[in-house]
Amino acid sequence: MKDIPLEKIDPEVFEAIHQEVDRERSSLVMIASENYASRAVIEAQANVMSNKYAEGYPDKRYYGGCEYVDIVEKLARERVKRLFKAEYVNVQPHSGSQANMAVYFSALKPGDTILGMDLTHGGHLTHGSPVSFSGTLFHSASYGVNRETQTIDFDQVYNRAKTVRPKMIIVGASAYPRAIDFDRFQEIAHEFGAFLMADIAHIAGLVAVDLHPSPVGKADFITSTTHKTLRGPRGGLIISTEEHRQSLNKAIFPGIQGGPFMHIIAAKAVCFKEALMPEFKEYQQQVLANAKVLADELKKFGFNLVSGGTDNHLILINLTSKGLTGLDAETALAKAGIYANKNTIPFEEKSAQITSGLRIGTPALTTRGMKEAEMKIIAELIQKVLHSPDDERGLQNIRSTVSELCRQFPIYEFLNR
Ligand code: DSN
Repeated sequence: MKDIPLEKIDPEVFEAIHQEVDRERSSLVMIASENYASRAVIEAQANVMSNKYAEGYPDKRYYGGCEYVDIVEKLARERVKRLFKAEYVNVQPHSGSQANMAVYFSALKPGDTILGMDLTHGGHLTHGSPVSFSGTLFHSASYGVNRETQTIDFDQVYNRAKTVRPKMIIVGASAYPRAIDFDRFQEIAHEFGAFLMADIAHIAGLVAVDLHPSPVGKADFITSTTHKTLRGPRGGLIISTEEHRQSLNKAIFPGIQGGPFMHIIAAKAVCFKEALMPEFKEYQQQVLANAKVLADELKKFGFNLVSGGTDNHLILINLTSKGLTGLDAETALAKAGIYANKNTIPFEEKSAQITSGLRIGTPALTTRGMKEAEMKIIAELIQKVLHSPDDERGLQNIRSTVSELCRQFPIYEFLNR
């Protein structure tokens, strides 16, 4: 086997990768679940540990030659324990969905009842949506937000729990801009003898540095992804207590996964090390400050924000009063080099492909060094795009402004061709 560079052996793939690098550099990434992983994380992902089979757990594998992959898995676990003050950690889930699946399989039987947040109110597919395994294998019920405040309706959570008697209550969201009261969820779960699972995929980075209340010690199971506010490689993790060690370990392997992605676990270890550094807290503080300024500026332009604002890294805009759909907005913004996603809003009347909402977030912009001043400029650019979404020439002009702004905040210079 000769060492032929990617560029030579597969110019099409090489080219597409570099086009993606250029896209990420030259546009405003405002999809709330996306981020720019650090150089160290990117480097750690691209390594030969991807060749290694390592079913099992450190020091108890089903294959030989695991001494070096054991080092990275142990480091990753220890660092998560420090970061979240956790007792038990599993860093093997390939994704957030698989982390959730493993928790369900460890604690529930098919047909058991789960109670999660409605997808259109901000919940996640794997929290019981009928189109996901979680809604087909389990009997699922949902709670949502209050129509007036658009914040979680705890009377509804309580009453639904009382009616359906869930074996597990799931808290956590993909499009909920407010802080989550894990204490209240714990009380309700406790009263009805249900397990509590907190999916902190979106807010993990904030939780890690105490800028959002932590569910550790309150929820029986905590799941997360590692690539959103946590800014690591793509993947998932589970946090719990020693009591659930065996059942969770078995649920991941051999329950739902085979060989762990050891190269990704190496990169997760790097991500957790970075998250333990003081700069990570400063980063998360800026993520929040940026989201607040962005929300305030958008409100000045007459945008209607779900729940009236944000406590975290994301903002959900209800576009109904602007006469636009989420799809219209997403499409026009992308032409201007601004990436955000159409999103359902509470009490949504449109399909998930069209939607009445737009979700935007600040994690990626903040990673490239943008601060309050840039948020003000960006709010104005968003306003301009959404005021005239069909003005192709106007969109091209805004595209140029976006490119110039991005040039002032370079990212991934080490990936120059
Ligand atoms: N797709 C993720 C998000 O955008 O929030 C959730 O899985």
